[in-house]
Amino acid sequence: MTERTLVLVKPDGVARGLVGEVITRLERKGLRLVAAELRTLSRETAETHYAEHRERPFFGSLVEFITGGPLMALVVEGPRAIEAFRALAGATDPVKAAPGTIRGDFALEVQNNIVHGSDSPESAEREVALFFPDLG
Ligand code: DAT
Ligand code: MG
Repeated sequence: MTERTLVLVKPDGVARGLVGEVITRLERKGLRLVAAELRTLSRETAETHYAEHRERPFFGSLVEFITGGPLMALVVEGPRAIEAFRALAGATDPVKAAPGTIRGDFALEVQNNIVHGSDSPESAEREVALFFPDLG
């Protein structure tokens, strides 16, 4: 079944010139780009996107980080796209992420872990609508 997921190349990934690398990896896997936009998030959008983490001690820092520069927002489509992209991204903590994954290959710190990918069909629907409200 075809699914859509929201992928972000976070500000650290954009600053390090890794947008092409991330897109290459997901296209090589067979996932298809549906939408793409470079943008800097407002605090409000960032807080909505990460609402599930509002009570966590790192929430303030996470919002500062994700609003701190342009990010690349992508909607990606394919069979089991949500799980497929999470597998390409690797574990949240880049030190634990397997080599060969995006986080495993390019990051060392949990906050600066290069990419976001929706974690469930419910999150994907909510996140795609938040970033691309006009997408049909
Ligand atoms: P994921 O991005 O793998 O879905 P998450 O939803 O648990 O991970 O957390 C969202 C982001 O918050 C994560 O990509 C990086 C940051 N984060 C998570 N745990 C953290 C921690 N213990 N300290 C600092 N930042 C953290
Ligand atoms: Mg998450």
